Amino acid sequence: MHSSSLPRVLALVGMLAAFLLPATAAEASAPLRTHAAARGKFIGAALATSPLSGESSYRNIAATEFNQVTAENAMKWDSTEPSQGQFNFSGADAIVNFATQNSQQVHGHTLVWHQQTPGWVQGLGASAMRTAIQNHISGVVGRYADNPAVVSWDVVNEVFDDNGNMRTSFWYNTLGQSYIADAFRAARAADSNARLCINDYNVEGINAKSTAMYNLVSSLRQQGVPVDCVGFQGHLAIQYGFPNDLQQNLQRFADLGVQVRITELDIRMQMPRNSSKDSTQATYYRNVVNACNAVTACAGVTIWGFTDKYSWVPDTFSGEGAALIYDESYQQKPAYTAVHDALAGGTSTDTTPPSAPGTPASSNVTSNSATLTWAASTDSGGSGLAGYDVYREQGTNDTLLGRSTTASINLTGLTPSTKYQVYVRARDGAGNVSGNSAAATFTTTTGPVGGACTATPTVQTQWNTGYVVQPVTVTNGGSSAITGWTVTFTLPSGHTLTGSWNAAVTVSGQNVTARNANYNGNLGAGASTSFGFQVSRPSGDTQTPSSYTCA
Ligand code: 9MR
Repeated sequence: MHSSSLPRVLALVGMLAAFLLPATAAEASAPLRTHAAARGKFIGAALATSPLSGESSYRNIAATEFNQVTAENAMKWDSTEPSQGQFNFSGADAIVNFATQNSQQVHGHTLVWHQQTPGWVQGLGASAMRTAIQNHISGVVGRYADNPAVVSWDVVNEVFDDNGNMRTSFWYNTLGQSYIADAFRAARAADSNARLCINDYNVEGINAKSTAMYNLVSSLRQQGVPVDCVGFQGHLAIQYGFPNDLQQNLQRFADLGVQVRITELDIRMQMPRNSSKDSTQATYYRNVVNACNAVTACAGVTIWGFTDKYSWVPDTFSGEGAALIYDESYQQKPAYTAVHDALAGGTSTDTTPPSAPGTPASSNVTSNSATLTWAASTDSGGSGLAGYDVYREQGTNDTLLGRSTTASINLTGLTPSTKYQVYVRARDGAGNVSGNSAAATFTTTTGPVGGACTATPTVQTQWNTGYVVQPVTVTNGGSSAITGWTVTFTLPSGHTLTGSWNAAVTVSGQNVTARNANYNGNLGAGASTSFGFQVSRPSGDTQTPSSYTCA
């Protein structure tokens, strides 16, 4: 063969192969980061310094699979400033250098947290503590301000307690809430380009804590505090169910104008592992990545480690573990495939929809809630069943009543004395949607006896062009429990609702209807809950809403 014809033959063979093989064959086996990058997202892992320096398997996977890294511990205060003014960046630098060598972005974690902060900080008085925060942030953020790998920071971490109140940490007890804004301003001063985040756990779904976070971020930004991003940690467990409103929750934060990200994803299980738990875990991982894919402002997903060999979970939750996407021997688990396929999504070869679900059967029907259960769908296309969507049949515009990852759903916030015709569709991991199940009907019972439920509003703050009504306290004054409530009120003319929390709110003209969210509808006799909302109004108008009713 003539020497110059060999490359041509090889090129032809290549073209032929490209033609004969499915277009996605090469890409399908590509590492996670390739697929994430193709979507403009990151897929990341938290890294621990010791295996990073000591184990080549750990290093190789960390380098090849991820395009983003977070230091699991090395950038925390006890590592970077163990004694006052004595900075130590050895661990932090090791991770930043690794990321630089492997073209990965680094998320700095974390500047102000109530854990892993040395005793010398915790004992300071207010003024000295304020100075310590300034110096720490300028020292740590300042060190990497000119380093292109380090692009973002968790400025404050876990400032809420589990009920959504401010955590009474030593920060809060010494400085009040002001430390949060101060920390963000100090971080901006130290690096004008870095993306500055607030990060927390149990805020993945729409609940009291995530709503407290939403209100805080909204109010900080209104005050000009540089909060650019919200981190949803994502420490999930298969035995506690999946937060089906994750995507909706990410979107409501995105609508505030912030970037959102999943920062510490792990999905634990009760040990021992088995294939059924692995498969549920894989579905959860897939759902998280799909939620981020579906929200434009979601920058990416960081997994809190990658191998079960190194995970905080077994040390913290007795009897639980196996929360990551590689096992203890660095073998990929079904969760890896799920993350991979969700990232590869658009290029998936699965075009086979799941089978249609069985006809839903209703039970536990009350005035505003009902349980539906149906025979599960099966999915043979390879990407796996991702979940179900439950619709109300309403002529041309059917409405989505809810989503579930299991073959059952508890619908809440329904209207009393109303006939519902419903059907279910299944989705798979590649986004294929099944045919509709057969429809079923049920009718909600009449509502609670009039007068049992009351709504009492409090105008929390008002300014020239708007106000916040919070809490609107909803009380079940009756003698038996209710499973839902509906509050109505009237907005003065020219007033516009701009936000609400802890209720499902619809507006028609000036009439507002607020129904319980899926977590605060159950009120025992005498029990109360609350929701809130925000309104803009014409300058100079001092009116607030009137005619509150509750049923
Ligand atoms: O994974 C981290 C573990 O190695 C540390 O011992 C622990 C100390 O509190 O922190 C773990 O990481 C936490 C993260 O920094 C903040 N969110 C919760 C994480 C799990 O506890």
